[in-house]
Amino acid sequence: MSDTQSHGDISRPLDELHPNERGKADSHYLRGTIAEGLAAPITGAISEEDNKLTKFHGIYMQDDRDLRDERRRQKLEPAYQFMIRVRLPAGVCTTDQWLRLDELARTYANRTLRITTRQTFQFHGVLKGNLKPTIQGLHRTLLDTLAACGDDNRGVVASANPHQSALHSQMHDLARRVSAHLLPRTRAYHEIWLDEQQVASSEAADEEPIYGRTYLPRKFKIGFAAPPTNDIDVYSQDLGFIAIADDAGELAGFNVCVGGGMGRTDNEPKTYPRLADVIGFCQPEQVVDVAEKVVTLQRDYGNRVDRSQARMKYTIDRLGLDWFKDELERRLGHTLEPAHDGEAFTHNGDRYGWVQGVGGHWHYTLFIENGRVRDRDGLPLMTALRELARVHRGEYRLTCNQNLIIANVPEKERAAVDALLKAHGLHNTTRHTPLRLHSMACVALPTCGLAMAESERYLPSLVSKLEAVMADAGLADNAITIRMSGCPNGCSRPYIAEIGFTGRGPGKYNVYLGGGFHGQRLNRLFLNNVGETEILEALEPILHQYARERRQGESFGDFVIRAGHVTAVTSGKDFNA
Ligand code: SRM
Ligand code: SF4
Repeated sequence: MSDTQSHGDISRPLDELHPNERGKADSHYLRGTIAEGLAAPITGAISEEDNKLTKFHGIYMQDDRDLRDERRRQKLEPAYQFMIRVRLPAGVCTTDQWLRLDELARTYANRTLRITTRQTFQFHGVLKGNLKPTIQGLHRTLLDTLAACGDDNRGVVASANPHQSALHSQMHDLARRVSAHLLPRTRAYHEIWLDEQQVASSEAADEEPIYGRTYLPRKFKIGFAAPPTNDIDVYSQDLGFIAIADDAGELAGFNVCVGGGMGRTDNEPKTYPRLADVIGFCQPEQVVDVAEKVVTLQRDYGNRVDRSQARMKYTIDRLGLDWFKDELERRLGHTLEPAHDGEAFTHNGDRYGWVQGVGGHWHYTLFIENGRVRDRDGLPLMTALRELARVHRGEYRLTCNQNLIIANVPEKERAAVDALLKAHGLHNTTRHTPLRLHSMACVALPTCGLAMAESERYLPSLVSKLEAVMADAGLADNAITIRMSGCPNGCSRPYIAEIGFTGRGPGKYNVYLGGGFHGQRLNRLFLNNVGETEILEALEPILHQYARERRQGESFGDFVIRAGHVTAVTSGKDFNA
């Protein structure tokens, strides 16, 4: 392991740390007994210890929660199945890759693809015996799932940013480089899933120069944003890079921000969401080194005893931002320039419909409600995207708002793409209200083991009811960001939404108000543990008041604070006040 050993938890004996630390250390660099578990025919499950390790391979064991009670009554084991998350830096895939993903989803998964809030795909409902064929199918199209989950650097995201093609391609390139640089170096993935032979001295060969044998204390997330669009919610990242353009519109470098994160637990005031702080500026060629050094800092000083305190946001609040910056600069061997002035963020949503990029090519941003790609009666989305992928031999880009961009369409192909969109009823801007276009829900039931309430399957109907209220108030053409998570972990980043919901129990939610329209401010708890009737009764008069009393250009999140419905949250530590 490179760099100086610290006085942080990394240097403490394993028996003083959280049991997961020993699990990682003893796993022989993420191998554990995964291969043996896959071969065991009598259960659809793998062991709990291996389940922790497969996360580093992008794979989660789950069970179908809709079937839990019935299976229990029948004295059967839960309906075990797996979720597989693809590593897709900056959310870009070719349409050839899409066709392969589509085929794998229909062959081995539940015939859907799920676009995530970190611009990649998940397969759900994969049975144990189908894990290997799915990973091998992905490998054949040059995709992998390594480090898509686990205590490591996860998928690196970047603004999808269709209107700034030059900046996008530079950020895409950097996202790929950072992602590749921070990948675990173990060959475990190749051996287990791709049948690579284990070399005799693999322990030595598998040395992890960046992570060491206990990897990171917790998950780690990096994102690149290009103002004016904050479509990745850069302040929610552990490490964020905000692009600064020079006078000619070329990339000058990045303002660096650290310490974002959403996860929290109800009734645990020591847990809180936090927005990242800007600590300086770096040149594009310094990005990979900055990322590595921030990761090693968190590796050494992150809390390895209490996983609820292990994210880097808590490391920074415990040791201080000034200390963090000094230690980072010491490891870099140079100081960071002061943050540069740059273009301001104006929103954190997507720009729907056609936009022309710098090189003249066209991009169409398609609304995919809550990221679920599937065929439904009257809306054959999966079929449509397959047919489009056969016509458009270019790229699909995913957004962190769970949408899809048909990217880089040459002028002469645009009519054909348009015709296909129309034929399948997919022209979003005419089909959906701005409220729906700014809504987002996490997966939750039936696959997520942590869900306390519905999210993806419920938000569309709640939005319909809110749309009626909005129309009645004369707000039908207004955008308000609205995000729902089935539990307080915050996978849809609900704590930055203007209206946020987090699940408390079946049909019950906490309601948060006052997030910033461009992702710059956390929201505040407004209602605790309420059902739909109370939600609608409480929001209706506020939406009407907003329609009557808002100032020119005032967002709903700003209004609810000015009108005194909630007080502004000024920092993560203030969230639970
Ligand atoms: Fe998440 C755990 C789904 C983005 C914070 N998240 C989970 C698991 C794996 C549940 C589990 O641990 O058993 C969920 C799987 C559900 C399923 O059935 O698919 C899950 N998270 C998702 C996705 C698919 C939500 C979506 O609807 O798109 C997103 C996948 C992103 C990706 O492609 O990598 C997803 N999760 C996020 C985000 C948003 C982001 O990163 O921009 C967050 C908040 C940001 C952050 O990390 O702070 C997030 N997920 C969590 C947490 C809380 C972490 C914490 O610090 O407390 C958990 C639980 C945990 O880690 O203990 C979690
Ligand atoms: Fe599951 Fe909670 Fe994340 Fe939703 S927010 S996907 S319920 S962990």
